[in-house]
Amino acid sequence: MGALSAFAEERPNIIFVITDDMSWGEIARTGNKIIRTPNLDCLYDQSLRFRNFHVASYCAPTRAQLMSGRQEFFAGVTDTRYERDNLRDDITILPQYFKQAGYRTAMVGKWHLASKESGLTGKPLVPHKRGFDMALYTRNQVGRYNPWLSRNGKQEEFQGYCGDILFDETMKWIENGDEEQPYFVYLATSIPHGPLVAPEEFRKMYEGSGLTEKEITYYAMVSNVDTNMGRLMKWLEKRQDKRKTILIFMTDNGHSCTKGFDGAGHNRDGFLRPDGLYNAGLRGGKGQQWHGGTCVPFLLYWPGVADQGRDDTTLAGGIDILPTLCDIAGVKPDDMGIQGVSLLPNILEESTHVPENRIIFSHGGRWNYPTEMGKYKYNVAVITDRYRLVWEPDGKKGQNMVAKENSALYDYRSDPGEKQNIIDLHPELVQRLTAAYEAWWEEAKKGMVNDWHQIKTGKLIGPEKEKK
Ligand SMILES: [Ca+2]
Repeated sequence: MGALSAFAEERPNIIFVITDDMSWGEIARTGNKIIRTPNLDCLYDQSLRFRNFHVASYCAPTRAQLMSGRQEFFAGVTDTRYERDNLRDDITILPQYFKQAGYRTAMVGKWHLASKESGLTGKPLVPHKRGFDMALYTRNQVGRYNPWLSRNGKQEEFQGYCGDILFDETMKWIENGDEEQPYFVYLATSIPHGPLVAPEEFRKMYEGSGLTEKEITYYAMVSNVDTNMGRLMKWLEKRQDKRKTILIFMTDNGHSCTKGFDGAGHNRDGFLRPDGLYNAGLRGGKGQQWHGGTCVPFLLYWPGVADQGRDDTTLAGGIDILPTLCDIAGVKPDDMGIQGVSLLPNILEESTHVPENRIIFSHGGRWNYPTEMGKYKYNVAVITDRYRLVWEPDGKKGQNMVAKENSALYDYRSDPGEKQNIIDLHPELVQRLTAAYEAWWEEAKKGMVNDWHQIKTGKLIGPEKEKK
């Protein structure tokens, strides 16, 4: 009997929490001496931790990976803006598989995969029409105080701070359901992403810490998430549900503190300035293709099943979420476009489905106009089980511009801070990875349906709204 059928019987509940713009550095347990995250530390201690888990370096692209099981370009998403954050409407997405498996499903918070009601083939993009029984959401950021949220398409106003509201509403939805039916909740906070606004009680925690006002607020937002995670964990413990509940905590890209890598104190070369925010020894933050931009926290708490307090350093990523959760829920996706693999064997410590020669491509995307995609081609990390090949900024162009001649190779296993460029030592490897990337890019381009639509119709949407 395979792992898939073993859990189909039991069908555990799944609460999947994803926060916005938060790195390994913002969990105190990894060595941050200033931030306070006692509840996440506790979860960290009791979880299986994927420590080499890669997503995109921006919001919508990572969410596209989770929902589609593909690198985001293959799901049509190449940006966080300009209608290129619309998750193509002609594929089956994660909550739809949970419906097939007999789960009730909800999403609460930030969707960021639908700048429009429907997509290019006329099918819906909004979450309550894509497999979530209940979606209480905003298309992008949730207002910090007294936010308006859409409940299955109808606007409702809430009182209070967004972090508290999203966790409250999640618990209410779980509470009001039939205990006999397993549930899947996708809870996506839009904090600690900017605008930086936090309740005073959390800001007070960092008085006298030596941080700037902005940094205090950023950390306060993380501590609000932490307190709410603690509430959720205690509440779950008290409930004593009949079936097991898996709690997953992850984040969507490296840390930012409002202005991408710069805001958190990284230079354009990815190195932390002396006054920069702690980043767990990694290089780079949000929007950058070094380890700190794409390698994010992934904690999985599954008492009695997953070994608690273990690190798994298998090369894994956002594309693996859909196959993994489908495996746990007992449903087999019949979608040939899925690129991820199930991590369930890793979780059970039985074996792994991740091939030894796996390559994960993490691309920065975000060109101004679809016609310019070629100029951004090398803003990518080509990640193997040991090495990272990147092309680094040329020092004069925009944030996402890198130079083809500035290729660099790092052995992130022995050099996690990516300080030693060893490209001259491994010419054959570099040649092989570059060739793999060239082939990948040609395939990925085919999936960029929103870009091609804009090119075909001549309606290019970008910084100046429309341009020829
Ligand atoms: Ca983000």
